[in-house]
Amino acid sequence: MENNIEFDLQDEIKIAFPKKYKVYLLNDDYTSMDFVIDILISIFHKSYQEAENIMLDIHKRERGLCGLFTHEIAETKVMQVIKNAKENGFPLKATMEEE
Ligand code: TYC
Repeated sequence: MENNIEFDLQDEIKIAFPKKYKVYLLNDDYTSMDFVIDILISIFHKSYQEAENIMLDIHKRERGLCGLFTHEIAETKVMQVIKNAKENGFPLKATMEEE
């Protein structure tokens, strides 16, 4: 009986932290630099200066980290980037990968 209670308590202690996902923006030759900065500010909540630095980093290195999120939020950010870019006629793409 007592043992059973101990097992129950141990089970309760195991807390699984949700996995985190990195969201990247990818470079391309057609999306304007200003549009990428706008996306980084509006979707990833970066300051203007941070957004400009990340955008230039992507421009030079082909991709740049925009943030770390739970699966659902990362997926939403990727979709928001692609939808917003498409509506504005840009081919900008975002990807996510497990941390
Ligand atoms: N390479 C683009 C240009 O020269 C700018 C750009 C930066 C595009 C970052 C996409 O994720 C990107 N206009």
